[in-house]
Amino acid sequence: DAVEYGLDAPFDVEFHDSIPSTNARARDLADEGRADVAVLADEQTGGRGRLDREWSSPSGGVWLSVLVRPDVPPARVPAFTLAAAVAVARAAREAGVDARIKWPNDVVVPGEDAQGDEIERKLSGILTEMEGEADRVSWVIVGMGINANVDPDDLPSEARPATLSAEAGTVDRRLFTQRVLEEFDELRGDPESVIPAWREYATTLGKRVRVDTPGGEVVGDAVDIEFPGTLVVDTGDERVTVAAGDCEHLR
Ligand code: BT5
Repeated sequence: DAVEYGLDAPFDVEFHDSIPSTNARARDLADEGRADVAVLADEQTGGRGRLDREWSSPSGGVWLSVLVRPDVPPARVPAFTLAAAVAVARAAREAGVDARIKWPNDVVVPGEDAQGDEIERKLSGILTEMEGEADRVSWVIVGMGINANVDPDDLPSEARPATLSAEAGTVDRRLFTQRVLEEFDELRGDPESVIPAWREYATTLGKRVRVDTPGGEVVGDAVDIEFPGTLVVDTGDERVTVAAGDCEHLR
């Protein structure tokens, strides 16, 4: 059952001890005509990633969805994913974690695997959903899954997870969530300011990447990111812009 969380945040916040998915709950609130609501849960029993993947959501995390109704066309929506990534990365940095952003929707922490090779461990993933017409969205839901006070052993090891508590000690989830919501609110009011902030934290730029896009695979050097969130890849022959996809860092 939802209770008020009493956050001093620029959104109404409803809190659930356990819920299937905060994104699904936010979707119900969208259907009820609500706006500027955040849904927060301690545990999710049916958390989802992109492409219907599972998102492991044990108790102790910050499983958070924000419902907004911006006056923008669907093509601008990726900026909200980037804004969420920047907001999470900033809050994690304030908590003492070396958070970076991997295009398009991961917040990662550098680490090493058993062989001592550099790897990126996933601290947070973002699932953005929307509905609307070609010229204007009706709503956008930005779901942020943040491994806060979670034991990495309770998360799928093949995902190479990172958690705030393992990196920097137990966090005050109320304050952490408040900081995420404040940062997100500020960035959504000034969407173009997302790009420089994103570049500052980016781990993807300068890397060789393979991106699986709806239109096929793109391999090359990630050279830049442009508003509203397009990755620019230099394939050697040409510069390709990629709006969305799964991105693998090759080196
Ligand atoms: C994402 O998908 O990264 C988006 C995750 C969004 C979760 C939030 S939680 C609040 C809201 N409510 C929801 O139901 N969802 C949102 P994707 O890029 O597809 O990554 C999914 C992959 O990450 C999985 O296939 C696993 O490999 C890995 N994974 C699953 N759980 C993880 C976790 N807790 N930490 C790190 N990696 C995880």
